[in-house]
This record gives sequence, structure tokens and C-alpha cells, in this order.
Amino acid sequence: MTFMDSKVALRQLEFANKELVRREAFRSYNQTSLAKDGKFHPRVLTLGGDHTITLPLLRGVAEIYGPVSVIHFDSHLDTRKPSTASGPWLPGEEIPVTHGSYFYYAHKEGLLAPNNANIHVGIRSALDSWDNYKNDWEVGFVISHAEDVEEVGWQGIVEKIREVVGDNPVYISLDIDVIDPGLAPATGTPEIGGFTTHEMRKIFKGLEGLKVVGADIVEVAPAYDSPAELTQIVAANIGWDMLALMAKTPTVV
Ligand SMILES: [Mn+2]
Repeated sequence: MTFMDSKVALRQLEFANKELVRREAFRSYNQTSLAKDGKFHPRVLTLGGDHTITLPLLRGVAEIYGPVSVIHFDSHLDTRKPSTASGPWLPGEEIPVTHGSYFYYAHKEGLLAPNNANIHVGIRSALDSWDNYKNDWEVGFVISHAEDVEEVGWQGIVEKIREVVGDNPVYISLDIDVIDPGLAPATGTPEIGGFTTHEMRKIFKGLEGLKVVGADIVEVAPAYDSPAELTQIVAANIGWDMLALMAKTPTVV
């Protein structure tokens, strides 16, 4: 991806990812595939970088499977409705997608499963940010807050996720800031009060059996990491768990 122009870079990613997921997988199963064309396709785990990449990645996944249920691990909603009032935009100018609004566009493009079958997990932010909540339900999400884990445990979080996504094909998008910044500090918009890596592991274990058709881990900023590469270790291990989830469950109807 070019570092000269982020719009071009996102297109490059979109085309490269589509090229990959359109292929036939090496592994197939003696059952009916979830994919619209009835074939088995590779499943991709993408590592980033700015969270905006989820939009072009979802375009690829939706082309193969149709709209998918998204499990979005993040401390922020990322469904913000772009407003011409909040930027240097000229009247009629197209507002660029950002790492806080890509789900708004994904919904508009019909990439997300209908009937609020998508869920944010680990949400928390400053108490004065309720404004961002206004638009979230209409974009198609249900919200699970980070602090819920104190009351319902990891089992309660898992139960809610499974209830929301049902039997749909699932895409997992994980912003590393869902983890507490004490454990994963190297990210652009850290928020206190996040999950521990232990809780995260438990939640992933609880998702076994979901039909995960793609995933990403984003907002890891290696330049901010400690010499011990704490954040990158967390991201790498979560990635391993995501791959295990995919490998364990065939993408069959
Ligand atoms: Mn995010």
C-alpha cells in the first residue's frame, strides 16, 4: 500500500483483498458452503494500522458471503455519522471516511447484517460522549460495555455476542484499544478501563463454533510500543486465537 495517498492505499487494499478472497480455498468440506457461489474461499486475517481498513475489507467479504454480522471489539463505537459542520469541508464536498466513521459507510453500502445483528464489545469512553450514541442503533449495532464484565463475567459477554450474531457468517474486527492501555499501550486513542488479556482470551474461547469468515486487528502503533513490544505481543496472540477460531469451524451452512 502506498503511504503517499490514503485513498489510493485503501483502494489497493480493497482490490488485493478481493483478489485473495475470490480464490478457492485449498481446504474444502463435504457440506454446503456458506458462500453465495457455493464454493469454499480463503479466510483472511488483516493486520493494521488505521481502523478505516475494515471498510474495504468488508466489501470483499460481503461480495463472497453477502452481508455479515460484525463483532467489533473496540473502546469506541466507530459508527459516527459524518457531519459537514465538523470539518473543513466545502458544501457538497464528499466527506472522507475515517477510523471513527467507517461503519456508518459499511451500513450505507449494505455490508452489515440487517436487524441489529452486529455488536460492539468493550465500549467505554469519557462520560460526556453520549452524543456519539445517537446514531449507533440505526447503523445496526448492539452495545456491550467493557465494565459489564464486572457484573456478568466473560460468560455473560459471550452469551450476548452469540445471541446477537446467531448463525450468521461473522467478521471480527478488533481495535487493540479494547485491551487496557496498561497491557497494550501502543495505540492512537487509548482509553482506561479496558479488558485484560485474560478476559479477552476467555471471550474468544467462548466464541468457538461461530462461522468466522474474516478478521482484522487494527490500531497497533509499533512506534509507540515499549522496547519489550508489549502491545505487539498482545496483538500477535489475539491473531493466533482468531486463526484458531477460523480453523476450527468450517464455513458451512
Ligand atoms: Mn476503532
